[in-house]
Amino acid sequence: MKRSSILFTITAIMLFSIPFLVGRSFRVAQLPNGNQIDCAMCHVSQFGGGPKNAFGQEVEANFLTAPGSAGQVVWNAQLAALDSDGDGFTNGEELQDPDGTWTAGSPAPGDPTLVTNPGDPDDKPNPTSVHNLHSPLYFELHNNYPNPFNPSTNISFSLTEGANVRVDIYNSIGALVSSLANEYYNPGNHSLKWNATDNSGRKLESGVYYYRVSVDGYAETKQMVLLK
Ligand SMILES: [Ca+2]
Ligand SMILES: [Ca+2]
Repeated sequence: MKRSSILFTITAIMLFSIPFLVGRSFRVAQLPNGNQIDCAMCHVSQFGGGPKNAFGQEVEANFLTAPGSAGQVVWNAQLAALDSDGDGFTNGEELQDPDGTWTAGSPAPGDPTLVTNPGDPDDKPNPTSVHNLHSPLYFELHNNYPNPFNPSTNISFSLTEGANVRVDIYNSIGALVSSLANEYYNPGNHSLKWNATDNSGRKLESGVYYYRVSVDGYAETKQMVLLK
């Protein structure tokens, strides 16, 4: 290839890329802590362009001010409360703005070092880091009893309003071992018994475990010890 045609090709590629680069930078600036993950937040490829991941698809389908590249991202409580990639953490939790109250141009919310990708189910917060980001008045998580425990313990919480509640157990390295509940609960006090087995019914070893209870977009985590 002649030198002039190589230069022409490079110039053409650069000119062709400008609208995409402008589009990307303005999109990530419309999401809380968007610069932490950049294009990989919405695209399968970390370099942007091409197919979108689950979060990118959700944004494109329901949270743009206009269809296509002209649309701006609408970050709000509704988008924050969804778990687009299905990893058990809401988009708001992953981006450190659980209530979806951050607005474009404001300082980055929460702790930017704890941001995880809302479009990647393999990238999720350590359950102990998503603690007390916000606290609705209608939910209280109690200490499990007994603790330390063997062979079982009770995890209880109180609701002043009906809500969808999810209860998950994690081991000391943050891996999900058991999903105890994911359903609607009426107002009142509720108690769930955990018999120290994983999702396959296998007995677990002694050690530190965490129970994480999420109510709508809010989650709280407490520690417990299985001592055999
Ligand atoms: Ca998620
Ligand atoms: Ca994720």
